[in-house]
Amino acid sequence: MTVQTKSILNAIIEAKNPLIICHEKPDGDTLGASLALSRFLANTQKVHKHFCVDKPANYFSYLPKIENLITDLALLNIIDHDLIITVDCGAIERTGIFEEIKKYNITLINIDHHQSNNNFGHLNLVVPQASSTSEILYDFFQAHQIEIDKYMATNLLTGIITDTMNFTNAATTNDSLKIASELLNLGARINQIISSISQNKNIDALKLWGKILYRLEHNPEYNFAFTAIAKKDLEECQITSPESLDGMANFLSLIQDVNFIIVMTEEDNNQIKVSLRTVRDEIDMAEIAQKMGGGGHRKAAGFKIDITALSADTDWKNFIINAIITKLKKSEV
Ligand SMILES: [Mn+2]
Repeated sequence: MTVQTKSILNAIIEAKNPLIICHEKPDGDTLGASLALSRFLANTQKVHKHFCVDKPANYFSYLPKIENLITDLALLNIIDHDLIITVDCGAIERTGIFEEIKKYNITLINIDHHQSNNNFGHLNLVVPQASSTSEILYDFFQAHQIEIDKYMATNLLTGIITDTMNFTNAATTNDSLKIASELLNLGARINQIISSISQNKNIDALKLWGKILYRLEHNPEYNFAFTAIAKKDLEECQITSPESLDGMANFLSLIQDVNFIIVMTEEDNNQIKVSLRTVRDEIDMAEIAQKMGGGGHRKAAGFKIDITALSADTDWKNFIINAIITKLKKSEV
């Protein structure tokens, strides 16, 4: 931990009413890390608020004190706060309320591990080599002799487990395993985490997964696999919660010998969400995503595409695949 973490701790201690913000479409890391930080503030009797622009998936309800998370912007009065702390946001826009934040000149602390983070805070704790923002906060608490109670431990371990995909992806390091072990010593409930995060699908959801898996195709020229999910697939499987699809793109990483995979998901208002995943070090998904107007990490990236202009008889799946292939062709010359 560098000297700057001391000034971050001081800013937090001196603030009268900090606001902690998660990223939109919250995952286990932004929730776990921010809940641990919120718990630290609560343990020091500090008035504060904790906000996320989107509601977390139901399977996160086991996270200690998640009931205190505010997800309604109307319940927030940003001007009341003298400090904002963004947690796991690779860019300030990921807060989902950048337009609101920029109206006021409130001191901003940026705690994150995304490679692409441009240090948008007044104070920045950005550690790209960390597996997760939860790991960064663990080190931060340790460095300043801040007690990690069992609730903070469960929250922090959730972030490490979800960002390492159960200790299987490239973010899994000596440090992340060591810290996970120390969090277990501190009372983290690993069985509850694993069952909530990894065993949360019902039979209807798996039937939907079956449909999507059956539809997998392979492009031999560029050696990628792809599949698509239409809104009517969810209706046919009587699925009302989109979280039934959570984990699909990561699950497909188990396909052997392809360069990358593409999962296209139809959302409301003619928007298609396109997720790109690879396990290969030499392939940069973020580069392809950026060419399509999106962004992300090297191994996991994505973009959105509006299909309103397509005629009804055009297959949007082929349209998107062709658009991606066109970009791949261009990058070859
Ligand atoms: Mn993260």
